[in-house]
Amino acid sequence: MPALTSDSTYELANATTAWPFPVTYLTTDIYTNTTLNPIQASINDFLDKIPMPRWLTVVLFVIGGVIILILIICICVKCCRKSKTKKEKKEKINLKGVSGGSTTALVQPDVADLNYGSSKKYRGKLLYSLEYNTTQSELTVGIKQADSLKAMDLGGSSDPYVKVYICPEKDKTCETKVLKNTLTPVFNEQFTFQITKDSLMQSTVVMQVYDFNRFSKHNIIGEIRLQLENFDWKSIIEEWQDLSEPSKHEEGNLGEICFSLRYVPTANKLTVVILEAKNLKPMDIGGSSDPYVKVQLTLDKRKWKKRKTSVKKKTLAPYFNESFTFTVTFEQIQRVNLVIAVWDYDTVSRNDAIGKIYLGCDASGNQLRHWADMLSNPRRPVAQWHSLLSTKQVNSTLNLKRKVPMPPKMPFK
Ligand SMILES: [Ca+2]
Ligand SMILES: [Ca+2]
Repeated sequence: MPALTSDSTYELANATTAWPFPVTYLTTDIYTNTTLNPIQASINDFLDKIPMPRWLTVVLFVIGGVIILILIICICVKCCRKSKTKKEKKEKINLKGVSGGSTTALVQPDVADLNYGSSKKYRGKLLYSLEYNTTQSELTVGIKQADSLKAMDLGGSSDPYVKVYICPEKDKTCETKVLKNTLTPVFNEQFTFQITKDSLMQSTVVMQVYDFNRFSKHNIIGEIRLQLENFDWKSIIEEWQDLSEPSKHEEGNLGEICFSLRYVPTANKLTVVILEAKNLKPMDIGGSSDPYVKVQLTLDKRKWKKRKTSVKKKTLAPYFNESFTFTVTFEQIQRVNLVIAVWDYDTVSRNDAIGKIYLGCDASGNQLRHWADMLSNPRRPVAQWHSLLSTKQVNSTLNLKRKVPMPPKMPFK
């Protein structure tokens, strides 16, 4: 490149012939810039070395740049289209699932759908009656009949019975008889509860319809909860009401226990196997319990014999599988009650009772059924689940007297 300052006329003349752009551009760029940028200088140097007019080089560069730009735009557009079609395909599959057209929707229904279905499913209806006798402070609950009950068994039927109790006291739980294989049971049973008018106004009567199962846990079909303050007690109330979904966790729920009973009359042996418990009420600060089970026999309403299981630490669903055998003659078994109590073990303070249940000739409902099943199936173990009742309720019903006095030791025995 020639020196920039030596001969400006020559340079200008030269520039106008080789450079078709306005001269002013060149003058401002090249000639007024006394301290030339080294990069610009090297570019100029490079352009001068190309054996063709500068304008042609620039045009070629511009065309090349435009072609590269067009190529980049084309690639970008193609990529965008690809991802869009992928997204559309995905959306199509999802829509198919929602409409239930695809097999995945049929095989694996959504969890929310399951809940929706179960809560909306019709459970049946119950005809009940309520009557309050002010002078005797007595509430009579009549369980008349049920209709269109939900089938709970594989055969498309149920074995319904109804549990009745008053909340929040829950001092007494009553049960109707079990009617086998029917969805339209007629019970016509009445239960009475001692309750003052004041507590009546703050209480709720709960009627729960269950399906009885001989070898598994009884399933709840549905329930009715009535706030007793809402009634006019001047006359007898009798009405049909649809069963609703049972409330998930009721205050006062103490838990359930499963055990088997076996009586061998020829050997005078009663065997109780404490199998397991679940949903036990937490008794400790950490929200757990340390459960163990006391197995007690009473004879003629007196404490007689007792045993207990090991303690299972920090669990609300303990598995015991512990067996206890008592000698009970056939004559005695008619006068015996079996009391099963679940306790929480505490190292520092006194152990707390979680809940209790009793079976035997004085029992009723589910407990009496289990006891009767054992007696009618000698030598065969019969297992069943039971809901625990409050210790207060069981103690007041059992009303146990002192321990059975031990027979005087015979010198010849
Ligand atoms: Ca059943
Ligand atoms: Ca404890």
